This record gives sequence, structure tokens and C-alpha cells, in this order.
Amino acid sequence: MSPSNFDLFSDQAMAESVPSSAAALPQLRAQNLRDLLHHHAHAYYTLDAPELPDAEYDRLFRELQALEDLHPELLTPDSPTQRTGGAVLAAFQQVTHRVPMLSIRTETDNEASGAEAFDTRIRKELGLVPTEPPVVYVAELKFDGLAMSLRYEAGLLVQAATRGDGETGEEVTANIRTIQQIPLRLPADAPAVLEVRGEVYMRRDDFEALNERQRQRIASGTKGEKTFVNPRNAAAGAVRQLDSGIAAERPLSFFAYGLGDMTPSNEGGPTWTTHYAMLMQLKAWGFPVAQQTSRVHGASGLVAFHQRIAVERDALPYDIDGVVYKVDDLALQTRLGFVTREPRWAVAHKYPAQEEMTTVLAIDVQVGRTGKLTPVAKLKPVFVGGVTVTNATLHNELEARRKDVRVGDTVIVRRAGDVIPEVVSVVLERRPPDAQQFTMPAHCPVCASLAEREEGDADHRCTGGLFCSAQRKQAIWHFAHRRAMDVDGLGDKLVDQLVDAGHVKTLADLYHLKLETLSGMDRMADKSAVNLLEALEKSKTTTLGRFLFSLGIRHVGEATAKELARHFGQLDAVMAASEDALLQVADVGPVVAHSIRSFFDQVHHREVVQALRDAGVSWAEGEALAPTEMPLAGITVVLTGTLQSMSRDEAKEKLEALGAKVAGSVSKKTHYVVAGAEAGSKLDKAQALGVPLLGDEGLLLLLAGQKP
Ligand code: I6G
Repeated sequence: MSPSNFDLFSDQAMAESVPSSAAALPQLRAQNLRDLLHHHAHAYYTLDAPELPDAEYDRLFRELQALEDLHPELLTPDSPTQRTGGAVLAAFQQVTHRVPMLSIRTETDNEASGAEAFDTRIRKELGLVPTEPPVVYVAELKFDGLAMSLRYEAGLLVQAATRGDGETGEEVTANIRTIQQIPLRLPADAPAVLEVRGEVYMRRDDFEALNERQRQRIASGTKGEKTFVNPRNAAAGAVRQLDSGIAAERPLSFFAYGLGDMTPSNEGGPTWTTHYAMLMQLKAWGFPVAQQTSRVHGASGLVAFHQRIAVERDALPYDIDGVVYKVDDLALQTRLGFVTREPRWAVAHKYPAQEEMTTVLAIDVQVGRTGKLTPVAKLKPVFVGGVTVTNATLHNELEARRKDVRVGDTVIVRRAGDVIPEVVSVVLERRPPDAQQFTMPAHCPVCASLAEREEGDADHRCTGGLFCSAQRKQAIWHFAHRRAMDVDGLGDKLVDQLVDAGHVKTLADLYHLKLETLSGMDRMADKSAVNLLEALEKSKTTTLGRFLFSLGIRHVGEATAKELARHFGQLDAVMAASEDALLQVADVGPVVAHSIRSFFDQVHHREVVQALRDAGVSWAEGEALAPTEMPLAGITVVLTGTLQSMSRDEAKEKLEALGAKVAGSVSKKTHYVVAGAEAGSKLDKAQALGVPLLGDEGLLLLLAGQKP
């Protein structure tokens, strides 16, 4: 049907589509409603371009249903009301295909060379010499579904049959009628008899929604329900449903890719001479044809298509297992003919499967650099998505429980693109009777410290911190950070090497490193080793705030560490503080207080602290000062531009140590803006608001406790 056939359905025509005289003629109205509903179902399901709100479609549908109830003689087999299913069969009838449903040869080579091999074969069969032009092919998608033959007589869908053994299939018309994309009636220019061949499949989103509904049914105790392992399996189940009412609840889709039997109508035979033109004709008659279908030239065209679809594959809303190449020219197809039951002019070129079944050998718990515990399913090795997969993350305990993966289970593993492999679902029917539900261990499998999950957090974490070897590198890297102990020259790579070589097992080991050890590390010049030792020595003299921050206590950031130092004045006081005492510190809430308390409750953390003190790490311990007693208490300062006397970080630290608040933006509440060279918008804002401006000198006065 060309777009102009749809003029009848334009908004204007729709509004006028029921002349008052027609309302009095149920037959005309029924025909009119069928046309409207066919048109809008095609726009919605096949063209993906709805023209009518769902509610309006439903209203028209109900009107037709009411009319047919009132006048059963008006019911026609192509009525959209006949898609909903309902018929229950005792068994499927056998159907002999008038034109056998062929199978397609699969190219064994999954690489691009598979496409080249097909082109070479075709050229050889056709006796083409290299100087002759490239063969024109049609490249199509190979949907992961079920082959189906749709028979139309006098324009009406009369039969839908599965492939079966290619000669005889099963009649599944009632179920296939429920597929909205399949026309129940063809336009007048279609042949008198037409068999359209294609693939019935289920979209991934429809599959997920169906499985969710199935899970709910199972949970609510409905007997005989199960979830489906993949969209193909769900589609096959729906097609082979004896109760078409159940089939109607399992949304299927369809793509056309070829023809079977055909008797031209009186007006003459087919007008096409190529496969591509035939597909375009099917499209015009209302059948869905994959939009990716392309006419390409020669081996290079096939290879390019194979590569393009490999990239686009994961973004498609349905599964494909490969692509199909066909010689475009129908006369050449006839010349090429068949080998046994496979056309010589077509080949399927597959991609590696993205889902496979395997078994769970164990569920291990891995500890990440930040202490996060991750359950990982250890799988019987399985080749999926082009690689051998032996592990699949289960993310956390909640996720492992949601999927209910158990040791001994048979599971479906998916690996699409470069995404890490995951367990998609469990095949419950194959679960061993004694399989135990997974629970997270109470202790870290690496260091045996307590594993905790905070409220609102999905992840369990090891509380071993500095002591846990799985977290060692992260802990050392954090310790050396510029804002922590500020060990210049101790970067990630060097930390990795020192830990891997066993030179640093705990933080204090850093202060016992020897020049020879450091010089022996990769890309470590003698000079750099000397510099690092100097930096380590310098870092020993620090502040309590920096030291507390460097310990990497969970939830204790730089600002909280400074507050703790200011509040308690001495490390021993922090280490001894109860959660209640900790709650008195500005910005410390119950989660932070609990985290600090449990950190220092662990013997090995206290040992690390002692070892660092023994190695010479020290700071000026003072009496705890109430924040209000500090010289710059209540003063808010903003720093901008490049200062001459010190870096902005240094200025911030010194100001904060005296009780000032260093803010990031200027407001009316700002007491001073310290502006260095190339100060920008903050300076402008300060001037606009009349906030006092200070330079380096003013800053030094402020730090000396004098009013600038
Ligand atoms: O099984 C098939 C899947 C896809 C096909 C096929 C196809 O074209 C996209 N085409 C033919 C001609 C055959 N099987 C026999």
C-alpha cells in the first residue's frame, strides 16, 4: 500500500469518515472501523509512528467489538477483533508446505573472511572472472526467532505454519493472528495467493516484561508457570500454545524476508526482478522488513555490513544471531539453484552467541581496593560473546538473592559487546534439590575482619581497612596523598610495585624503606629515590588533622579530620572517644561516629597507629580548643588568584587551623576576600558586594592573629 492509499485516514478524512447516513448502516460502519484500526495498528506496530492516542484506538476497537456482538453476521476473518486469541486446540494440525521451507547454509567462519568466502564461491559458480563487476547482494539481519510461513488467499490471512521439517509444519494461525504487525488482509494489488516467509521473534523489552509477570505469578502461587530462558524460547513457547488466549498475552513480533507459494492475480505476474525489490513490495503491502536491510556490492560490501551490524547489534531491541547474504538478482538465484535443501545463493554469517548455559561451581566473595565485598559466580568455563567466561559478578548480596543464584545451579550467562559477563537467569527446573541460598559471610574472606553493610548501602564492606591486604594499595596511596601525609613522589605505580614486591605490607613500612630498595624499582632513578626518602622524612612532621585523614577511616574526609583534631586536640582523645562524644564534633553524625569508633576498636588499626608513631610520625598535640576560642572563629574567608607568600591550599590549611571557615564562593556573609594575581570573578563579586579585599600582606596579618 503506497502512502497515498492512506489519505483516507488523514485527520480530516477520519473526522469525516462516518457520514451520518453511514451510522445508520452498521455494515458500512464496521468496514470503516476495520480500515481505521488496520491503518493505525500498522502505523503503531510496523512503522513505529503512531498517529492516534491509545485511548482513541481503544474506543474505536470497542465500538467495532460492540457492533460485531450486535450483528454477528458482520464479523469478518480480517477483523482486528479476531487477533485477541481465545480458541483452544487439542493439537496442532499438520500443514504440507506447497513450496518447501528451505533452510539456509551457515558460513562456518565467523570472521570477516566468511563473507569473502561466500563471494568467492558465488563468483566461481557464476563463472565470473576478476575483471567482471562485483556481484550485487542483499544483506539482511538473522533474527533469533522461529521461521514462519503466512499464507494469504484472496488477500486474507488464511494460514500460518511453522517450518517443521521444511516439508510439513504445524498450523498455528490462531496464535499468529495475535501478532499486531502481521496484516490480516492485504491490499487489492497483492497476488491471489501469496505465502510470505519470515521470522517470529520477541523483543527484549517484551521478554523482560513477560518474565516479570511470570515471576509474579510464580510468587503468588500460580501452578504450572515458569520463566523463560531467553526471548527465542519465550517466542517458541507462545507460538506453540494450544490456547491462543495465552499466546495473545505473550507479545510477539515479525519480520518478513522471503516468499513461498504465489499465484499472481489476473492483472499479471510479479513486477520485481530482484530480491530487494520483492522485499520493498512486501513492505508496501504492510509487512515489517528490517530497516537495516541493504543492497551491497561485492565482498567488501558484505564485510562492511557484517562489521556495521556487529557494532549496532547490542543496541537493537531484539536478538539477532548473525546476518544473511543473498544474491540480489532473481535470475542469478535461479542459475545458482540449490544444494540438497539449501539455496546456493544465500548464506547465514553468524556472530558469536551472546548467551549460553553453564553451571555455577562456587560463589566466591572478592574484596575490592575500597573494601567492597562482591559475590562472584565461578562458572564451568563457557564460550560466550567470543570469549571463554569463567566468572560472572553477582554485584552484591541483594542482587545475588534477587536472581537467587545458588551453587550447583544451571544459569544463563550473557556477554554482549565488551560488557562484563553477567548471570541473566537461573534455570529453576535444573536446580539440585539441596542447593543453598547465598548469604554474605560475616567476615572478610581476605583478612577475617568484620564485614558490615550500612543502612541504605547495597554493599557489604570489610572493616579491616589498613590491615586488609586487599585494600593495602588503596590505603597506602591515600596515606601518601598531597592532602594527607603529602609524600611527594609516591605515585600509584610505585605503590603497586612496592606492595607487589612485598616491601610495604603496612603503612609504617614506608618509613623503613632503604635507598637500594627504591633504586631497584622500575623507572626509578637514584635521584628520585633520594627525593622520595627526603619526602618521607619531611612527611613525618605533620598535623593531627592530616594524620587522621591519612588513616582512610570510612566517611572521614579532610574537613571532618580537621574538625576532630580541633575538637579533641590529641590523638589519644580521638581514639578513646565514645560514639556519643564523637557526636559532639561539628559535622559528625551517627554514621561517621560509628565508623570512627569501629575503626579504632580494631586492634590492628591501633597497632598501625602505634607503628607510625614509633617510626617518627609526629604532630604538635595541643589542648582541645572549643571552636569559639580559636583566634579566627566565626570569620569566613574566600581565596582567589595566585598568592605570592604561599599556595592557596597552604593558606586554607593555616586559616582553618586558626578557626576560620574558608568558603568557595563570595556572599554577603564573607568577611574577607584574599585576592592574588589573576583573580577573576570572585574579586569582581567582592567589589560589587563591598567585601573587604586583602592581598598577601593582609593574609599574613590575619594569620598572625591581627586585624588587617
Ligand atoms: O532462516 C532464515 C533466516 C533469515 C532464512 C532467511 C533469512 O533471511 C533474512 N532467508 C532464507 C532464504 C532462508 N532462511 C531459507
